[in-house]
Amino acid sequence: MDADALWVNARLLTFDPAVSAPYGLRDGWALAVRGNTIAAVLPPDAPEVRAFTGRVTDCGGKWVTPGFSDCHTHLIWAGSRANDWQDRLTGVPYTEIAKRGGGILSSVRATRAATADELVALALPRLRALAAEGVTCVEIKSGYGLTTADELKMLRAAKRVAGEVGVELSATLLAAHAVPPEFAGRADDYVSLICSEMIPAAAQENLAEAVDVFCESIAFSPAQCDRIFASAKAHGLAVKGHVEQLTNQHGAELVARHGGWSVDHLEYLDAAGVEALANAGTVAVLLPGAFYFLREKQQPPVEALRNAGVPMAVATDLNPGTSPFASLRIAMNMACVLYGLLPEEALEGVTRNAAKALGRGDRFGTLEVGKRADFLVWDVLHPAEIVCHLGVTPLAERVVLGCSRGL
Ligand code: DI6
Ligand code: FE
Repeated sequence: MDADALWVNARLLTFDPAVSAPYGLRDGWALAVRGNTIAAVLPPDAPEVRAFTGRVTDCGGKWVTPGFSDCHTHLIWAGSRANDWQDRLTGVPYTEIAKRGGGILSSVRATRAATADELVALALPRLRALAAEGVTCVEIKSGYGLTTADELKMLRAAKRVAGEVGVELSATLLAAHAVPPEFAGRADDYVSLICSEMIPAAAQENLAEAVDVFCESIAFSPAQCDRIFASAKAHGLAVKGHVEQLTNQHGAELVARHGGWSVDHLEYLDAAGVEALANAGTVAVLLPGAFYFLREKQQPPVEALRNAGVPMAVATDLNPGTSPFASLRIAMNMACVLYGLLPEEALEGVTRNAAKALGRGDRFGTLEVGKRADFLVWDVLHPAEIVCHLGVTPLAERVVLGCSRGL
């Protein structure tokens, strides 16, 4: 067998759709790695395992998952929004704070004032925290710059942070996050700037692979998002959307019509939206952190998504305002406790389905031959413990690109 290293005696949670057991379990199997790629997934008695003379790691019956993908973060920002949080605790709604120029726009002021070096220094501990829990692939959005220069500054910072931590990056231009103050009352003109200048610049410099929008009553209308998506696609970028978070604007149908990678939040998604996602193969990304921090009551239609066979992912939405926490395990836990996902669905939601939400289903998210050799060895008695037991991270080993990394 042509491989450099072998992990044996593992309980592989492959999430391979071809394996019918829960979690795609291959109990007691071995994982062979060549370079940075999974070369073979072998039963314990395979002759290749016995004959192997390279480096062997005995997992001692521990559980192995694919590396996690956090498919929705805004982890580049400066400043603090603790005051917003405090106001919300006394009953001021998020939408009211936004209208007063707080909320996203207060992070915009601080982020514009920060240098790229400052943004990198602030973001490094956030990404390191995610990586320490097993994140090997992260999506990072712009959206607190809202000028061409500041949006590109954020995307360059994202690239540096991901490179420094050694995590695969999927960078997203979210210029349509809020209407900046200098365009107040002229949202359509700002959308024109996004389409004619920001998207072309991000594409030209290869700083983003997707374009996101905040399709909401307090942000951008479906018609404005439609223009942005058309421009994104004309520049070869994928599309996705923050949709149906606070109201139902039928943003999911719009993203589905554009063949988008994912729709995110979805608390107010209706039956027509679910059907559109099922037909388009778009991933439904659940963000229970924002639901929790905003003390929302409206739950996303998990049962309908499940019944329709829409792939569901789970992400942190790590941001300074509505989801200020850097833990994908807590996000999974919230998805189970608050939304009723099963632990297997939560784990599938940060592996196979999260990779699909980032257009990386062919390279990430399962333990299958040809996938990138990013995997996690867990010292737990049951896979659900990865989702259930918080505070101590029971990771025994973290392998990225075929190499064991520190914990
Ligand atoms: N929805 C969210 O949850 C984040 N952005 C968005 O469009 C919130 C970002 C923030 O409040 O800073
Ligand atoms: Fe978000």
